[in-house]
Amino acid sequence: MGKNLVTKILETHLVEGTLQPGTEIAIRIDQTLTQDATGTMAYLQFEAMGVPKVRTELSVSYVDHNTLQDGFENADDHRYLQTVAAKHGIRYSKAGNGICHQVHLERFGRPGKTLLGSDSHTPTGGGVGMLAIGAGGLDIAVAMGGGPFYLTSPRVIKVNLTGRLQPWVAAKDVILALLEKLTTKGNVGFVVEYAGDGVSTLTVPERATITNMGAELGVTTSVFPSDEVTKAFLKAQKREDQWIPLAADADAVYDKVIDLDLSSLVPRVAKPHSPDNIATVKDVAGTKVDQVMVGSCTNSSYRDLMLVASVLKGRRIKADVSFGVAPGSRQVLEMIAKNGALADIIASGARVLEATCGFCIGAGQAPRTGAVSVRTSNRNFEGRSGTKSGQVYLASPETAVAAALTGTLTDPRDLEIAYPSIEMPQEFWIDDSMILPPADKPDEITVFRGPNIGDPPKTDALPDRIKGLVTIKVGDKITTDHIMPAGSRLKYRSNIPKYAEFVFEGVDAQFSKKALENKKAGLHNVIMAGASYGQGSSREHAAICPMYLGVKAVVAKSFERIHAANLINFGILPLTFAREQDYETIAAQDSVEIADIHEALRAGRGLTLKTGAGASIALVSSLTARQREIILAGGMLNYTRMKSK
Ligand code: MIC
Ligand code: SF4
Repeated sequence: MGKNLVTKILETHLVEGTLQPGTEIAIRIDQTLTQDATGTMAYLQFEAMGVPKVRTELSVSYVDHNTLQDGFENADDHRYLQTVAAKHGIRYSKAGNGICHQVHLERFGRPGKTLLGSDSHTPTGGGVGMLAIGAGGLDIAVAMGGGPFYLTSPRVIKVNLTGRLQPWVAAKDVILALLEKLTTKGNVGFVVEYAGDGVSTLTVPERATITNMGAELGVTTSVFPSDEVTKAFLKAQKREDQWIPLAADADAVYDKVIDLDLSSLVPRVAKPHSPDNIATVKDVAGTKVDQVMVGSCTNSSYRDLMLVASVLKGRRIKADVSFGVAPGSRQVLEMIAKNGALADIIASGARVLEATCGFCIGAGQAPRTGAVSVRTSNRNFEGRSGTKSGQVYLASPETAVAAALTGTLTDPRDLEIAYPSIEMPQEFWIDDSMILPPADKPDEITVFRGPNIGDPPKTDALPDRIKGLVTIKVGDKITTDHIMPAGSRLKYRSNIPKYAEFVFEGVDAQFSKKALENKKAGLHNVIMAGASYGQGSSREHAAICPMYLGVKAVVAKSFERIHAANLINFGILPLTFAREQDYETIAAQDSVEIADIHEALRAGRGLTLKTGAGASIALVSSLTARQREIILAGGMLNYTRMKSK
């Protein structure tokens, strides 16, 4: 029986368990990446482990999310990250060098390797055939210390690509078509593997757009084979020696197969406020557009910006559109600057932004009240842009530039402009001078800790009885952006008590205050949620801050992978309803009690939630034995300390 590509990479990295879908396995991690917004906590936790030097083949710390420096906080964080990297054998990519996923793909991604990143879009690396997975910062800290990464052995979906994309139809339309089919929920525990004749028609940046936004499906990761196209890309990055061929066996087996004919695809958008709210551009054509933003880790490659520049050359954008362009990396920026494409972008009336996440995470460029904003990024959750009433449409660079030119959502095929053919460069411009190597003499480095850097908060062991209130009841598809807003609040990422003031800010602005009052009164806080709780980012603050506020359990219809792992790592018990309809019987502010937790968890039994009104609701805990021990210890750090005694 032939093997698929996912199995091949997993087999060479397996350190615990067997590849039985649904069971827990542990894999060796070759490379790690962090970004600044999740990085400070990850490195504080790494320091707490007392490991002098990272034990991975490569670890890189990127600064790309919060570079505004509106106050000392960001700058303090950056200095901490730089010094802690220098001391512990980690490379440090300075602010301005680019978005972690784009830079990592360009300079470090290697076929067949495993990459664990404290960012949910780490699967971008799947574009060069690596098994690249997003996780919480604590899991990255463990991997940097040489520990394995635990995950559920995945089921594999083969997406069989045939044909080739037609002019003005882009890689983004491939992933939007898949989101239409698979939606953002119900895909936990799967990996998407691309195969078929259509693969060779896609460049590496196009593949990376697709694997990047696979994160929105909620799958563990997505991966492309490593072929001649991959080789040419690595050669152009002067890394040809790192290429290996990788593909599934011809008779490989899969858990599910989806056929996708690239030739039949048309331009699509994701309408507000979910990446799976898909329509064809034709369906929404004519919608007036106020803002267009090109960039983010999904669509900011050399190929994407050259496409945009070529369309704009000699043309001006519609006068009442605000148009921003953020290159994904300094490599991209320098190349378009050198070949004149940047001048075409500027001349069209664009605002050129730093090579960072920026608008994508609501750090600047918040649209006006009620505005329609067309963005090439990957998430359009309500409020993420920084404007709650903002209407964000996700689209390809092709569709975005068409909107900038016409001022309305326009199928780019209707532009009556010849589709520019963008050649991949034979050689990329390479200058890694903004990636600082670790120090030769680590002992001489003093780690900088400004007043913005707090200690990682301590957790208590899980109580045997949770007794308190349903502090908030929320619906389906609650994202980590709902739980723990980023944007202008990002600068508090290293200051948990302060950041915790904003938990559920856009859903119930009183949540934080109420939760703290309950905690002071000796009551536990319980969150009640619908399906697919914790979609989106890997930010562990969506667990740490609720933990700080005294949240002890989240009861939901279902959870997303990374968030569930983060809850466990920080000692919050994730529980599901045995009967989903019971969700309806509980209201916010109900008093609740879950007793005999320790024994039930140890015996692998279900639990019972009793409400003040006398109802008994059956709950399920689907923790592995290892997760049970972690949660009983009150989280991963306590567990690690207990184990090392
Ligand atoms: C995101 O796109 O939501 C982020 C910001 O990159 C997050 C990480 C974070 O919250 O710091 C992610 O995707 O994991
Ligand atoms: Fe940055 Fe946006 Fe990518 Fe997250 S999705 S890493 S915020 S560019």
